[in-house]
Amino acid sequence: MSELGKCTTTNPALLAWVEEMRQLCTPASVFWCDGSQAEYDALCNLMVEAGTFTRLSDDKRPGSFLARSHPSDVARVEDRTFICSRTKEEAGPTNNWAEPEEMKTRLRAMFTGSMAGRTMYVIPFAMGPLESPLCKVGIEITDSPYVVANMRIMTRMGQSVIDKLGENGTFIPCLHSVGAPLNDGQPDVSWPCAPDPANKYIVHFPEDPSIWSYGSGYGGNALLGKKCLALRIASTMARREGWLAEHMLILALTSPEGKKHYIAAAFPSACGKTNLAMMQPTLPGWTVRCLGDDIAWIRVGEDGRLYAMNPETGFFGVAPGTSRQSNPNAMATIESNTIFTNVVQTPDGDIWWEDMGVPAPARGIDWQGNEWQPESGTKGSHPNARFTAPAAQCPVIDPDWESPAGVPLSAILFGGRRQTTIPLVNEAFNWEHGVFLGSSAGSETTAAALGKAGVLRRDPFAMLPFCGYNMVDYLRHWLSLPGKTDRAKLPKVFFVNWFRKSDDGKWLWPGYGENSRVLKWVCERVEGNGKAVETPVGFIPSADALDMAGLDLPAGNLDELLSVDLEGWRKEVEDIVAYYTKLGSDLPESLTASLAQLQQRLASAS
Ligand code: OXD
Ligand code: MN
Repeated sequence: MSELGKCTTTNPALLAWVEEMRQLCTPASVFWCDGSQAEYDALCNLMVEAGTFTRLSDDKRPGSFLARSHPSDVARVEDRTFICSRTKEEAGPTNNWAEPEEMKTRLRAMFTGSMAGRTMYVIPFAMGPLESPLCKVGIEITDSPYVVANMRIMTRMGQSVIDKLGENGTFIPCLHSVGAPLNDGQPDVSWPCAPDPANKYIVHFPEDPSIWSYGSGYGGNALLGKKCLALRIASTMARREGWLAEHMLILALTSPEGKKHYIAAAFPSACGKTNLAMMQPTLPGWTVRCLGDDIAWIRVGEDGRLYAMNPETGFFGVAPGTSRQSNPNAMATIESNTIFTNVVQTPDGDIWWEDMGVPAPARGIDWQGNEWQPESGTKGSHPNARFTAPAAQCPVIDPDWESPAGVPLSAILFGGRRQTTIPLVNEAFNWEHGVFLGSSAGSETTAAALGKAGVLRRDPFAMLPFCGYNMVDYLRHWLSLPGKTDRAKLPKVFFVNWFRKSDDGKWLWPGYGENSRVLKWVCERVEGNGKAVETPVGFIPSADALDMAGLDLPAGNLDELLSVDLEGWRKEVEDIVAYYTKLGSDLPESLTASLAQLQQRLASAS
C-alpha cells in the first residue's frame, strides 16, 4: 500500500482537525482514503489477513466478502444514541440528551488513546451527488477498515470530495473509534469493539454540527454518513433550511401506457423498504425502478413540487428473508462486489441465510463462527445480518437515481407491520390528515435495533430513532409545507399495511410483487380516477377498485383488508392518545384536531 494513504488536501480546517484527532486518539499511523479500487482491494486483503473478512468464492460471489461481528455488536444501539443539543427541550421527548460540554468531556476521555496500535483512516465522503444543491460533505475518521470498505459502497467517497472541499470548503466532522486500543504486542481480534454496551456512545452535536461514535463497528452505529449524518444531523439542517431529511425509499412506477410516478415511502426499520423499493410488479406491463431504499432528502423545487433525492450510493439491506421470491432484484444486486455481515458461510465459499429461498447447506459456519447444521436448532445467520451492495448494480436502478435535482413526488406512503386493524391501504383526506397518519405510524418491532421484538412501537414517520431534534417540532415542520408551496402541488399521502393476519395467524395479503396492485391504485388516485369510499379513517379502495386480475385471494380476505374495524380503531385511538400524551402538551393543534375528528367519526359510525 506504499503509494496509498497520502494526504492530498490543503484545506487548513481539515488538516487542523485531523491533526487534533491524531493527537487525541494516538493511532500508530494515519491513512488518507482516496476511494480508489486499488485502495479498496488493498484494505480488503488486509482484512482477509486479519481474519475480519473471508473472501467468497470467485465462482459464486466475485469480489465479495463475509464478515462476522462480535456477538455483542449486531445492531443499532438506540439507548446509547444521544442528541446533544444546547437544551434538553431541543432534543425533545423521544431522544436521549446530555449536556454538550459534559458529553464532550466524557467522550474526549474515552477517545484519548483509543486508536493506539491501529491505523486512523480519514474518509472524505459526500451524501448526495456532488453537484446537488443539497449535497453535504463529511469527513469520517475511523480506526476500522471494515467501516472504510462499507463507506466506499454506501457513499461518494475519496479524492473527488477532497477536490470539492478545496481550500475553504466546510465539512461535518465524524469521529469514530471501535474503542479497542492495542497495547504493544497485543494481538488483534477479528471484530474489535467495546463489548460492554454501557461503553458505546453514538453522539450527535447538532449545533456544531459533529458526530462522535465510540465502541461499535456495526452498521448505522459506525457508517456515520447514513443514520447519523443523512438523517439525525441532516434533519436538523433541513429544519433550519426548509427541506426534509427522511427515512424513506424512493421508487418510480410506470404504467403500461408509459405514465411515470415517483413515490417515497417511510416504513420503520426492517419492514420491507428494500423489497418495495426494487419490487418486481406482478401486474402485466407495470415497471418499478429504484432510486433508493432507506433515505430521501426532499425539497421544494422551482415548480413548487416536492423533489426527492437519495443521498446514498449503496444498499445496507437486511439479509434474512431476502430471496428470489421476496426480492429478485436485490438477489441480482448482491451477486458480486458485496460485503455480507453475520450470515452463514457455506462449504463451497458462498453464503446462506434463513428464508433465502434455496435449501440450507448440509453444514456451514454460523454467524458466530461455529460449525452449524440446519438441524442445530439455532439460526445460522443473525436476524439483523446485512448485505452492503452498490446501488449501481441493481438491475432496476432508475436512470435518474443520481439526478442532482432529485425527482418530483406524486405520492408519499407511510406504513408499518400491523397484524390487525390497519387496512391494506388508506388515503389521507388532505396534507394535515396525512401528517396525522405519519405521526401515529407504528410497527411491531424487529431485530434492526437491540430490544424486544414483536411489540407495538409508535414510530412517527419511521423517524423515532433518527430525528435529530424535538419530534414535536419535526411534526410542526411537516405541517409547515403547505405554507411553502401551492398545496395542490404537494404529493398525496397514503398509509399502507402489507402485514395483516387473520385470526388464525395466516397472512391476509401476499405482499411483495403483489403490492403493485396497491401502487396502481395510488397512481389512479393521484390522477384523480381511482375508486374509493370515504370512511372514518380515510379513503379506502371500493370493493372493485383494486386490480385483482390473476390473483387468487382466499374468499373474504379482501373484504377484511379493506374494512374498517371500528372496535380495533377505537383501541388504536386510545393508544394514539396515550402516545400523544407522552409527546407532551405542545403538540400542534392540527394533530390533536385530526385525532379528535377521527374519534368523532368513529363514534358516529357505530
Ligand atoms: C437501517 C435501519 O439499517 O433502519 O436501515 O435500521
Ligand atoms: Mn433504515
